[in-house]
Amino acid sequence: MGRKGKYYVSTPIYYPSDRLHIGHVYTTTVADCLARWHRFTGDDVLFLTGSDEHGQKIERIAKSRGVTPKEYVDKIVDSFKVLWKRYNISYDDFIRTTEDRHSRVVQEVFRRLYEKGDIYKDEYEGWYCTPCEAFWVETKLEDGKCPDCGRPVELVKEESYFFRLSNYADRLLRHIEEHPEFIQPESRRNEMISFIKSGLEDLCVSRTTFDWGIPVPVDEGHVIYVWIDALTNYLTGAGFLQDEEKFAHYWPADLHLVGKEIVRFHTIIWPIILMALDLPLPKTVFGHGWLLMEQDKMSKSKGNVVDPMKLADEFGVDAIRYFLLREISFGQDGNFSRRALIDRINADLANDLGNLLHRSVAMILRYRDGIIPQPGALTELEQDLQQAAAAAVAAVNDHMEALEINDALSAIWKLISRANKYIDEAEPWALNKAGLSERLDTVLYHLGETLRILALLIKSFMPETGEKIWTQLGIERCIESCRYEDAAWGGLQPGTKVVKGDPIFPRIDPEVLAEAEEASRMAETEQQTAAKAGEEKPAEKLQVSIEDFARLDLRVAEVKAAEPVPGADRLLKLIVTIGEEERQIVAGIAKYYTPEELVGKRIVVVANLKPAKLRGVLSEGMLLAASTDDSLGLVTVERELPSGAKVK
Ligand code: ME8
Repeated sequence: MGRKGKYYVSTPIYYPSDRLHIGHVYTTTVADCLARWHRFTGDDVLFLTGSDEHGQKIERIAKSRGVTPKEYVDKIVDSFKVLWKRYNISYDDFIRTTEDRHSRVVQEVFRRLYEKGDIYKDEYEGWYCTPCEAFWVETKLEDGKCPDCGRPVELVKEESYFFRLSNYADRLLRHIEEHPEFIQPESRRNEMISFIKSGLEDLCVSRTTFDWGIPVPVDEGHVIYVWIDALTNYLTGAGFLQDEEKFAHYWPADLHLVGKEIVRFHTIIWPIILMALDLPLPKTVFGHGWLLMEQDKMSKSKGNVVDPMKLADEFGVDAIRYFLLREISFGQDGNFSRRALIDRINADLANDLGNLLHRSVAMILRYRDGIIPQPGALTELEQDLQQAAAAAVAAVNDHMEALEINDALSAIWKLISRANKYIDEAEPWALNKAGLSERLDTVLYHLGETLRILALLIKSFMPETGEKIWTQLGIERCIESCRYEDAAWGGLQPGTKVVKGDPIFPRIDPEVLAEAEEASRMAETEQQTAAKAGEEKPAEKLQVSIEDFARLDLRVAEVKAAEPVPGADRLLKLIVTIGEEERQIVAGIAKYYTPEELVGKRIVVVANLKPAKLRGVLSEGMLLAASTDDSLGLVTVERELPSGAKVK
């Protein structure tokens, strides 16, 4: 167990060639969850992420936009930081490869390898894949294309520096064989072993055909190959050649977390650089699977990327964090789908966790004026619940040590189910009715205490949710100051006053969501059109031109009739007139308006929305309304204007 030791975890440093998508959020959320968990267990954590800013690809994009590479990356890197803030990513350091502290380290690493004779100068001819920044010999190409991404490669011929990977192949193989934890999961370890056994070519580690990189210290006309530059970030971030005490404390890294496509760089090139520098190797490189969209890899060019900022607006950050950590089997590919996300939110978060909290706090408020009572004698039920809590704490710890993130969450949810079942078995309402006061005290205490332990276990996965549970329990001590030991049974003080709160995860009605989706699809089309037209998307909110806005046909409409939609308790079916034309519109407003109230109202509708079916009922437009979490009001016009009047 790494308890009270140190823990150094890293994500890949991402290319600021474009905005990040949900795939990048996946890796970073897993790393964040591990970092938070290790801090909780008392480890001294260094969690490093950052941006990989050099290379031909960035240079080309910047040029096509008419800005310098630095101007281009500065803007995108800002958007990375905004995204990480939004997702509560608790990194300790963010490294940019354009920083001085980094280029000094990269140049020194290059110089040492050169002086040792591991890097030499020669003539190079080979195939280069710019999107992957990878070199290939002809025999490794597939149909003449990059074997990693399938895109075209370019023939490059230049004088270059080479790194003798082959010198270290045997040592590396021995290390991999003697350290089964070094490459995980096992399938990737086997792939790498066969790759090394098939023979390692010396690696070209400099380029002369572009400038956007760190100069080779012994030959300024060359820039250092971007992967040497990028991998070295893990040394810079740990203080190498800057703060030797820090470096001695944190190095070697405990975990480099990466996507499966860059395992090769991290388990062949990177350890060989370290061997050549006489530095210890990282303990583990874990290559996780890909997040797919309908079984296909996400990519900007395919237009199937999922924007994490929009998702967070729509569902909340913790719901997305939970989905990523729970749904995707860590190590394997997983599918991202809105339907699966909504199912998880409704079943696991709103139903299991949300209800447990809501019911427990409501009963403590109702039966004991919100004061956590002193527990009395225990029955088998309580003993069983206490055991389940202790088992959950131990299981989460074991799973996190073994990098079994989904299993850790399953263990937490097992305790949630146990506690929900405990309510049904202990029947607090019946105890209250029968006047069994001491027994009721015991049950209410046990619910409060189980929730306290759950908050501590959950906070590494869903930091905001941990806080919210804590706040509703009314515990004064800051949750962030709590450690693993505090998850032992009995920490909740009788006399603590719980606080009524909103449901932490409101249920999502898939039907109402369908309406929102239609609107967001439309917005996306607008956004793509704007992007195609070469316009820049600003960091946080899309700005639209007046022409974009004019594409919406907003009209005053008069409600002629309204009725519920059978079997959909949030939906109403309205018949409206827009001028002479009659339309049917289905809207998720049944919670806020009765059909009678609506008839005769003049509202505003999007008249040119593509028709859609909601619960099988045709909807030929969308009405406008302002809403908060618990209230909604229709948009109306201030003066008596005729139906059909244009809103602009
Ligand atoms: O490769 N599913 O940067 P990058 C899961 N700069 N993870 C995904 C993903 C998906 N669909 N798409 C991206 C680079 N990722 C180099 C790294 S490190 C010294 C240099 C995640 O911006 C995953 O972690 O292309 C993957 O390895 C990484 O983003 C690639 O990010």
